[in-house]
Amino acid sequence: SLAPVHLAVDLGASSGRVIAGSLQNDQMELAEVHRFANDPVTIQQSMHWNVHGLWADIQHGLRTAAQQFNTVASVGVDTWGVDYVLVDDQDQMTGPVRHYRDPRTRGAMQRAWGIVPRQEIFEATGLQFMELNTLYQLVAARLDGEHSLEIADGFLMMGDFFHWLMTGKRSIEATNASTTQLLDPRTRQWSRELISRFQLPGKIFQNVTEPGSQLGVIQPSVAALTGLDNVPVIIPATHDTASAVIAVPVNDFAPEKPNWCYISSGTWSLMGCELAQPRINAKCAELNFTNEGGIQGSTRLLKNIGGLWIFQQIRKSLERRQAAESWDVMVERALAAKPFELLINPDDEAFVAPTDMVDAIVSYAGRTGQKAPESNGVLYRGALEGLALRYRACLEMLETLVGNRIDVIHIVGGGSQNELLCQMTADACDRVVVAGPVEATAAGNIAVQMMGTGQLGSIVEARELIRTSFGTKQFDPADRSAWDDAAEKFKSL
Ligand code: LFR
Repeated sequence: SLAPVHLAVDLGASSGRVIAGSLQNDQMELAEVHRFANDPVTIQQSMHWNVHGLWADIQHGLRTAAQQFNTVASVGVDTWGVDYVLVDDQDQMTGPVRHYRDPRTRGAMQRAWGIVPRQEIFEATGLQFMELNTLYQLVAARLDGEHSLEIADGFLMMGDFFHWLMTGKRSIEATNASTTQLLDPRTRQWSRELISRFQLPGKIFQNVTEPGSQLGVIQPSVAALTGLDNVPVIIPATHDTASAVIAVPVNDFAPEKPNWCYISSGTWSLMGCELAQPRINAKCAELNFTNEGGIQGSTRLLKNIGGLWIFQQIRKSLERRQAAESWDVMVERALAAKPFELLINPDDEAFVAPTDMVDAIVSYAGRTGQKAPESNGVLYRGALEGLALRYRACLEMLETLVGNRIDVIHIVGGGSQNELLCQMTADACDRVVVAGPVEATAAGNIAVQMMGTGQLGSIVEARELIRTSFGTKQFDPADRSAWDDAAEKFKSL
């Protein structure tokens, strides 16, 4: 077709894609151009991202798109949060790129609080405390004297890094910078005070840019390899979760009294509300919610929940035992298994980066006074029910934080395809669940590119386009009583 396409490079923690998006008869149409694995690489005792492999795959995807489509109007990258690349003054990377599950951050929060008290960090940033946050990675690097930090001249988040490879230009985009725990959410610029109190090199943190503008064009060396000569790079909301939230199919934006919340469902489940202002108060700190940056100055008040990670990792560990089953079979067996045989809190530390997930669950069952799972079905079901129970607890906290009832839960992203989980969520939370779009992150990325080129006017307009372009499915709550008992037991885990 002749309509210009926008290319979204969407990198998740387990796979990446290049997706082409265009307007066809007033609908947003998405086509997957290239999909590739994103597997961590262990070097000595550390976990790294294979950024060279990712870049090769991205270029492969761009080249395929250039061959497939007549006009490529723009390109933009979104990725997972918190991880970063350091570059020197000769435009070289200063070292390998760590994975947020790398063990060097174990205990780093406590070390950091010894320098700046927890409460002061929260007041400055409004962010939830997670060991994987950039701040604790940098504190570990600083205290351990990592050379790559000492010789750094520039700090880039993952999306910024790939934009830099494409254009040769350095930038720091606001939504992903907001996941570092070094950004002041009121000004959406770095907290220079925190940076200096942690004795981090201030010069590497350049001013933060809001999404929606053009960074530059594909530089000649990359154009020669991809065929994308002079194509603009438009900075989307480079944090994947921020892009996904843009694609929630509602008809308002950052409402005063939110009556909907979202769950961006993938490796993680990010559950929260979109607000006009950050909520930095004692309650938010106590419940460990985060005020991450959304599009156009909005706030994503949300909580990280351990997501489908456990479900995915059960499969990995069964694969090692040559006993893996397909995703569909896993869901079927979960459906057939007896409810609440095994309660799993997806946010238990034991599940962050175990060598073997099934072993971790078996020992967790023992530790929490539960029977060892007797079948794969029990394992699968436990992983899904645990999520639904966490959603229920999280919804309650969200309602306290925003001060009103939330009527509808929007599940977007890959996990919205799991109908069993959607129905469990509706039942456990006693709320209507609207599932879809599946490709929320890519759709949100492309919507911002379309705003950048003037094809779309506003977020409300973008959401209307997304709502009419992609199907959603509604799940009504039923059968709450069984979940009430389980929720009580869950609390005591
Ligand atoms: C989801 C996500 C989350 C972030 C986690 C780690 O893909 O971006 O929002 O907390 O990954 O970066």
